Amino acid sequence: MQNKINEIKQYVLGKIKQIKDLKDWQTLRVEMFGKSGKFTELFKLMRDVPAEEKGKVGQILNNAKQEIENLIVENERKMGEEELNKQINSAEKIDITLPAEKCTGSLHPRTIIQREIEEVFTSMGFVVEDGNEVETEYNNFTAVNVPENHPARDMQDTFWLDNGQVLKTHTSASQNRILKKYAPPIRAIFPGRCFRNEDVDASHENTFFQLEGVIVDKDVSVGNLIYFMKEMLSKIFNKPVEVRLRPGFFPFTEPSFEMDVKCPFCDGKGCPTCKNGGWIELCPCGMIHPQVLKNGGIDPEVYSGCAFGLGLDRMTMLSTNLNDIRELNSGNLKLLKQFKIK
Ligand code: FA5
Repeated sequence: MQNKINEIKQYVLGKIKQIKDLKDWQTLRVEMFGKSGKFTELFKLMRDVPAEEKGKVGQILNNAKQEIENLIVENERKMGEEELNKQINSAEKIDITLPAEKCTGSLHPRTIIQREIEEVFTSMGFVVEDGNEVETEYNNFTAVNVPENHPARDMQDTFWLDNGQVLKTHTSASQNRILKKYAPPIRAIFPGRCFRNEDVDASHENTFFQLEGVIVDKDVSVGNLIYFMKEMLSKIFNKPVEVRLRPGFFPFTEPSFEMDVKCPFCDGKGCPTCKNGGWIELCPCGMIHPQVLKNGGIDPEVYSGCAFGLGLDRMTMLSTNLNDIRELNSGNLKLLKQFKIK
């Protein structure tokens, strides 16, 4: 037995000298310890060893097996590591964080504006949430206090599905889910595609985008609303802006406002963009109605909140100087390609 073991050891040492890569180590391991490997065969011979010698011979065999196995496994591991490092450091290396070498497309201008706004709000501690495009009647209307007989619930204004659900008519449809998802303090924005059964013209589409925001905490006031909107608009227009509030009406806010921004293009002097009025109507907003907070599981005696619903297409038109909303959905590449990925 000892002779056979020595033979195998010599064989292994000879083989090791010829080893070039990881595969050779793997082959040698199988050649030794595989199903019909040299060592496996040796162990089979144990059955012919006399009983009184079995212990001693078995020990010799096991020691030899251990020695050779360690040698192979350890070298196999080392070479595996070396090969991996070589791959990582070689030209084969793929850094998935690098930008693609050649960008053939460009982002849609509305996506660029949306991302810019998201960046500003996230820097102020807001989370960005996704909303559904198909919504329940409850979320779209009931949860946000839109009464049974409100015209928005009518077939003429809303795309109803056969199953009684609706194509979301406003991003406020996500309010209830978000109020329920987070406990106050809440700062969330949720951009999304909305649908209304409207006649299309230069400023109205049947499919358009809004970006809604909610802030819920103790002692939230209209001041918070004004602060966050001014911050966002100043960053988007790259200069300090002035805003003003006019009274408005929405069933889900009380009081409700229309927020205007002093025309950032003419500083309020009057120009074609603000139709010479000096101010641009930008964003409906208000303090969240106590019933809407209640529907979202929030105690209006303890918490208050404000919300705004920015027209994202309108913001895009403003910052790109487009004057027809239909251009945004037109797929007109000549126009859209002018907006480069930032
Ligand atoms: C709403 O949809 C409210 N849910 C906004 C809101 C949220 C108010 C939170 C208070 C608190 P409104 O219907 O005015 O409000 O739409 C908001 C904005 O969406 C408009 O100012 C406009 O910019 C845009 N918008 C509305 N309808 C269209 C349309 N058909 N095409 C393009 N943009 C539209």
